[in-house]
Amino acid sequence: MSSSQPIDLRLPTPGCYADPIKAGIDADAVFDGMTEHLFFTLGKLATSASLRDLYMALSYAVRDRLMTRYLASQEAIRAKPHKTVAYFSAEFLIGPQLNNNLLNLGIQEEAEEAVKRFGIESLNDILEVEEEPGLGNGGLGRLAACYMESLASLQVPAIGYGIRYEFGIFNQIIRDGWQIEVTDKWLKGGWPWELPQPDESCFVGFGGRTENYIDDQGNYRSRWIPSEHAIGVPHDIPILGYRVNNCDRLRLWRADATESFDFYAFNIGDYYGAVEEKVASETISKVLYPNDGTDEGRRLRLKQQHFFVSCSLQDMIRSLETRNIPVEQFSENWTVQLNDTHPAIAVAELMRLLIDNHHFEWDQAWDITNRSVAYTNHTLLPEALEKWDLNLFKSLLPRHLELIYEINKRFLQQVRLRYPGNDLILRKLSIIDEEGSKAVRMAHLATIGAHNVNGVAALHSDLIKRQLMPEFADLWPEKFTNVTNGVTPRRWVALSNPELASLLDQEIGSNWITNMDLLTQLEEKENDSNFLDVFGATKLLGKRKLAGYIHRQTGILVDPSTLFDVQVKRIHQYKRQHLNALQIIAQYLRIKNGTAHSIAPRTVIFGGKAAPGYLMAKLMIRFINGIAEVVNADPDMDGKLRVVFLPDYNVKLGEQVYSATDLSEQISTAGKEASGTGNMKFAMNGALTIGTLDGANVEIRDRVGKENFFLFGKTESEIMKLRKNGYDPKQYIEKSPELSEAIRLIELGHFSNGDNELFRPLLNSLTGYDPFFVMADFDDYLLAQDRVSKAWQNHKEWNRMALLNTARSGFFSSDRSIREYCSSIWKVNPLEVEITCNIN
Ligand code: 26V
Repeated sequence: MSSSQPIDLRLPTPGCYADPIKAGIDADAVFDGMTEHLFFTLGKLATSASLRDLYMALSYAVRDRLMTRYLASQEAIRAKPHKTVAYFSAEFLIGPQLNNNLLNLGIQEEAEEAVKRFGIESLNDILEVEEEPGLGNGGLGRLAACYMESLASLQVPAIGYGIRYEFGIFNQIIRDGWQIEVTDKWLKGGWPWELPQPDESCFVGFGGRTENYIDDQGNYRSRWIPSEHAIGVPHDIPILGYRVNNCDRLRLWRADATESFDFYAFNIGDYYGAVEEKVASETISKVLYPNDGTDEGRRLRLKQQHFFVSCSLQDMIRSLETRNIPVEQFSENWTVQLNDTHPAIAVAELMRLLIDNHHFEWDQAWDITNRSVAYTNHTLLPEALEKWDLNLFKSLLPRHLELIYEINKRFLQQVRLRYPGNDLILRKLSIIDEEGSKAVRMAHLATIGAHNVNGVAALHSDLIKRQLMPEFADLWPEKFTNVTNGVTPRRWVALSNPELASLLDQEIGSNWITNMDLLTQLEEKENDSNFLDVFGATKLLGKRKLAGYIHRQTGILVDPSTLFDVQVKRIHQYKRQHLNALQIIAQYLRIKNGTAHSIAPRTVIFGGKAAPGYLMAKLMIRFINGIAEVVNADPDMDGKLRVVFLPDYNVKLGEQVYSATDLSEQISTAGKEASGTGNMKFAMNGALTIGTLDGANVEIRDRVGKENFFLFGKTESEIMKLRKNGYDPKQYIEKSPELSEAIRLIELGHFSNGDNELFRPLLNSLTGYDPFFVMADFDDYLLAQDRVSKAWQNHKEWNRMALLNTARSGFFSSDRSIREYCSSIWKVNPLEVEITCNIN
């Protein structure tokens, strides 16, 4: 566990890095550090500093305090080789950094005191200013961020490799009920958390051709002569673990042009042509693709993937070389995790670097690649499984295609031996899809190249084996495993719910934050009436804050004593926000008809972005806003029902929402949501779930107890059966008076100012083909909502159930997930970083 030699980071002069202005962690030192940065870094006098200036000054002061730990962590690996995790992900949705770093350093109170000396009322005013880097779409990117935080907190050496998009996920505004996308300019005011390292830049090629040659020793070799190049410039973000010295790194690559422009073209007078190549190279890291879950097959996206993967692998090999470790020992020093297939080109790129550049034989290169790489699948949706048109692939990565053909040839030979004469299985398993126009299947490349393939929840991992890749699972049963997702309790409890956190500290001590299993001690309190009241009161505080936010953002007044019923996540048909919307209409009708006898007064809150090209999802947003407009304007609904669509759902807003929720909506069609991670954040914060048996909901229900979970809906196998037997949504509509009435009202234009065409595509989809079985699950959903209403009547009982959710949610800490990855897939151990000079 512990490294033998503590690391000495002392400077020759003037002394230690422990200069108090740079490293001291009491309020005086933080204040002095801020003052210095205001003056020297920002060129501002304390007397005229704005909130933004103070945010920047505090961030720089905090960053200084990370540096000793950050450098000591790198030095520890340099001094003594240790296997390191390389987490490859096209997305890292890390959220605001300042408060997280204050928490992990343990200086939130000191910072609060320091900022007060600048006349600021509360640290929150400064935290508010921080712009979050939206470098991800949703669950997949946020998971990568939680995992980086847990890796550092568990003292595991790790680097997250990804792309430094200039524009992250778009900002969403709502105009006339519609989503409008606005460019996310997160870098505009300067972002203090990154350290550019231009001297560690890497070259990446694209296009061109391959050629064979005989080298000086007479060996027959291949090489790639690209027609285009870009430079990757690393931008490093320190990721400090919770109350440890280990500080890992997120290394994001920015694409630069190789030459600032083409002087030959410039000299012959082609100024525009000269700038063109520069623009093309720099376009690579311009923008994050916002199409969560649909594979658009765009050339630029493949370029992005190869760009960051190639830079990262070169960086990893170079790091071995600078430490005099032979490249043969790659897999003893690195373990590469592919976050979905987006970085799957790594399999071919590592082979290319080893064979073409380092002159390894095929078998040894394959052995190294296979031992190093593991792949996580995050979706079963066919439209999200990446495939690249063969011609596009060949034109961009001709050498990689040759290597993929060779990988495929050798693999299919193995399959032939195992299943002689079975051509069908060869076609099914081949990396090259030969049905229709030819394509490269990235999931097959990843599965063949990796030593482990995992799903992200028990049900999902099971479906990978049974439905998505049965032939692969048959071939390599031991390769397919499960690691249920998790979320970091630092961000999702301690930072986002300080009231609950301090209640937990008081009751069970503060160790829960690194050992969430300790939360089970709360079970002893389930019948302690006073404690349940206090627990309920912390929730109410969160709801009050959210109510204030809702009012400021939307002008809608909501009552914090009502049931806060929340669905926040990307807008998608399979996530069925429209099922929730239909349920609201049914409740609205009951209130109008005077049949709403025991319904709980509710505030139904939605948040989430739709992919810009996903018209049905955008219409769902419009639909929710149409309902909100009618419901909120109707005096009959006062005190009974409110509907809110919160614009621009992101990490920062998530932090406000999870702690303020009573009811968590997890209502996807069974078999469609790989895991979900919002469901875990809600449960930890004491929300009850209404949900289907999908993704991690299954495991949440198993752990919190079925009596503390509102279950409804068809199971995955029932859905399969329905589909097989010819599903007809109309039958369900006819059988359900409340559903028929709701649909009739929409058809009449009741929620669209009389326009009976607006929601036609949505209605047609639901009543015609209903691909996500909304109609089939509607009645059962409504019954479950009735059980929710009933449970809400008894507040004490509700709080007891909520408490048990928190108490039993420890399993969903990302610390547990990361421990599983470390022991069963990565085979890595922690490396404790010690620091000799006194930095406190
Ligand atoms: C796919 C694509 C396809 C090409 C265009 C851009 C793009 C962007 C993202 C994706 C990934 C879709 C897969 C995904 O996000 N899966 C989610 O992963 C979560 C973490 O494991 C999991 O909790 C969610 O259930 C799952 O939907």
